[in-house]
Amino acid sequence: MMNWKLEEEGYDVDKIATNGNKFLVGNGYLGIRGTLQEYGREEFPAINLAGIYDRVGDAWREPLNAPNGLYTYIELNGTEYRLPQISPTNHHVALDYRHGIFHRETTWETPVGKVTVKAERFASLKDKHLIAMKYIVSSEGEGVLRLVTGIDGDVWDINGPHYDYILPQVEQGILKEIGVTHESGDQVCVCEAAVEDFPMEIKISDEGRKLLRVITIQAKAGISYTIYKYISVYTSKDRADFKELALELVQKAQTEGYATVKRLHTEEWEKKWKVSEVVIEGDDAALEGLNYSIYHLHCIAPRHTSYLSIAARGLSGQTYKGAVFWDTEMFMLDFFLHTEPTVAKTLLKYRVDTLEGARKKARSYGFDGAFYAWESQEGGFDACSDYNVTDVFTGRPMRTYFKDKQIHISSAVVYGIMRYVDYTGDCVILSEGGAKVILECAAFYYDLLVKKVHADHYELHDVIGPDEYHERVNNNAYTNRMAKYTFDSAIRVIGLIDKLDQATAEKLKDQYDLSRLYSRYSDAAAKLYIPQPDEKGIIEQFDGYRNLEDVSLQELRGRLLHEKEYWGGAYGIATHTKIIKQADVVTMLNLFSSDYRKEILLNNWEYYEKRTEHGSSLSACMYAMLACKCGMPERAYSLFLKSATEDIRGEGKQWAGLVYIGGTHPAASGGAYMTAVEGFAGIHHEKGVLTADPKLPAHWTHFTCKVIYRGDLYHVNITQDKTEITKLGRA
Ligand code: IFM
Repeated sequence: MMNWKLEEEGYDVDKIATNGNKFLVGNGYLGIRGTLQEYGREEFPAINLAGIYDRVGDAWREPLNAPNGLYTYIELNGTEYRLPQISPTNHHVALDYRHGIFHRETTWETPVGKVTVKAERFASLKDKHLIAMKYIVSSEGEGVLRLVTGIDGDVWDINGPHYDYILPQVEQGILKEIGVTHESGDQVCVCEAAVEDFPMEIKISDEGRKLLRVITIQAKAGISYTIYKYISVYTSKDRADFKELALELVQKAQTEGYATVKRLHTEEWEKKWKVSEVVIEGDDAALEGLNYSIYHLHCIAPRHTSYLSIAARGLSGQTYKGAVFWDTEMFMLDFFLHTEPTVAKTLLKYRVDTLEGARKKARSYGFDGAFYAWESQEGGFDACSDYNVTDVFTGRPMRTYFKDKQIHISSAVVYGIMRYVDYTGDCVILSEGGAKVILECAAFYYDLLVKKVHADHYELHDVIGPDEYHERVNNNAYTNRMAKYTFDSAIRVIGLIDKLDQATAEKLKDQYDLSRLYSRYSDAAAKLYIPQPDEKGIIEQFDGYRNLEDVSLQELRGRLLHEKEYWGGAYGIATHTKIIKQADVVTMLNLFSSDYRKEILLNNWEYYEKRTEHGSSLSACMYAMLACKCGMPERAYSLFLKSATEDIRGEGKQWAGLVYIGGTHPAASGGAYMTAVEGFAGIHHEKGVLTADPKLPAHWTHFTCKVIYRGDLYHVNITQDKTEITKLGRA
């Protein structure tokens, strides 16, 4: 039985950053790090916003953190009791991940006895702009209790400060801070209403960045004092009347009251679990890890828009610049396809909408077509810097080529669109711009083809595959195969052209010489060199890989001179060896397993797994899924668990060189979901029929889940001896 609770006893300063990720709550519009109410910027609190960015000087452009309307601390008889400054006698935090509610309870010893703070908060799933908090203080002794609460505009930023100025205002008893951004003058408006009848004064501190209420109470022994706070967040990108809306929202919440706001929020969560909960009997660790992963995917789903995607670190902060990577299409998309196809479509619409950015990027390198941003922000702007890693020895930025050479990103976009079309059976996305995206991505790869004078095949040179440690290689098997997939998809789209809406079909026919493209892409698909298994059945990851030093992971680790040293690039310790960062050939085999004999899948799994650092959270699930396809669920299991518990364990890499890369890992969460549902349960579709070919680990006695397929909701029920799929009706 699962209790849907993640808990931690005791206070540990070293866990401030990881707990911020682990105990996150969110609703797709914003994510609130699992930090404590009294934390200031040094402890990385953040109300991280989706899809709004800012850049200061030459530093990296990154998403905004809203002024922190949760900010609260207490003072008893003149002493502030707050963490981490004053050690507590007891401290407990918990996340109810069925309903996205964060709890904390902390007790400090004071000269008049113990004082305890209990609080809970959530980012409303009912109204994406609303946050609510209940905060209770009780003291064993009498004294003057001051509860200081309000909005802290002195927010944590990695490359800030992003607000050139903050406008503090008080309107009808409601506190309001408006932060005005540096780059484009966007505004973020936070309103805060605190409900209680105690005497209070309002003060502004920190050069206008903190707007606070100081509530003074003559505390009586053993009595609890409670305040309820409602916080709204709107930005100038949402609506022209965002400030009025922000004010009205907290007023409405005040009128409804905390119990109602909380009930509406939890009801929304229950609706989500009705479709997406996965039940595993016989394995509580898997059950909890998997549903916790699903929780994180719900927290970051951009349900409130039709134009946003999901950042690689979700809404856990500014790491990786809040940018969208291939993680979304290749690792997260399937969860939404199976449980909330409208969100899946939104993720892909983001790529359609950013096609112009991708075309611009291709042109900037002198290529045709669409070269999608490696780290995509709004408009498809590539936020990836030329120097994405800092050398720990010299402190100097290192030239990396992720942005320039990870050309496989465009094929991930194509893969996402075609997967959506095939799974949902809905081609409308092709009419809505998807077809054009695919044609433009094919044009990009076509322009990159290399043909040696006497050869009769094409190659792709100077690329970086998923294994980022080996830069600028030729004929990366994954990249070449995905480019072929793109050509095949373009050919399919051309074949489907008359099935698209008439206006789109006409427009595409006017814009492109489709019969010429058909023959070009057919030729390219047929002649693009795809590295084949050698005499031992091994597919070489890229030209020359087999000549690299074959060293064990353990030995390579022994060569590190610094724990944060970067393993790849020009001088990395892995660069001249066969050790790879993450699944590469195995990712390709997982996607195209039906092209290969099982023996080939197995040989490559064995060969590459021992040479893989799993230095990216994207790696383990690809090995797990291929292990399932090879009929090895027991070997898949630990890799699955690694993905499912990535953010519970919080042990993932926090640094790439000197760059902080901590945060949540939604790609691992999505990978855990895919492994459970498509790998262990073997759920897939064949000729329009949903089917399952399970390979449950031996200790899983029962597996059930629901999936949406082509508009219908199905219940899948699997034990070690039987599999049942029941259609429940329209989703
Ligand atoms: O997209 C990944 C990449 O494959 C490995 N480094 C981290 C990125 C973001 O998750």
